[in-house]
Amino acid sequence: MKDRVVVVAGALYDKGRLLAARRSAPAELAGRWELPGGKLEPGESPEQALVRELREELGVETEPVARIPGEWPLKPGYVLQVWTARLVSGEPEPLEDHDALRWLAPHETDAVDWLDQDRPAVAEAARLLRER
Ligand code: DCM
Repeated sequence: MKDRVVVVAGALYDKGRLLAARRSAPAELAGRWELPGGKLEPGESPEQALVRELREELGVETEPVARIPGEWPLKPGYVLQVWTARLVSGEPEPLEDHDALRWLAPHETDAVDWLDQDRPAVAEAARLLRER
């Protein structure tokens, strides 16, 4: 489908831990945890959108590493794609869209209430983290 919207999210790693972000809006998603990210803007590559979104939402510079294979449906017309990314500089802060952040060690990746649509990618990201 050509006119679908791609949402990119980052499995952001640093020091062997994975970043989880708690959404503050909209009401039906608030309080649930996600891999931070957002929609592609016209003309952007997914990797460019990811770097921009993580800069806007968390105030950090990141580098996409690899796509997590797969694509997950969100609301109608929207799909989620996920990249692993490494923290290049800065310490994440919940600047936009989130009201809490947590760095999860490999054995803690099930400790937060992830959005259902993020769970397959989180599971794969956790597996990659344990392997490193
Ligand atoms: N979204 C999601 N999982 C993520 C990031 C976003 O399900 N890891 C969804 C929430 C919104 C849409 O994508 O419906 C757009 O996200 P945002 O509002 O953050 O731009």
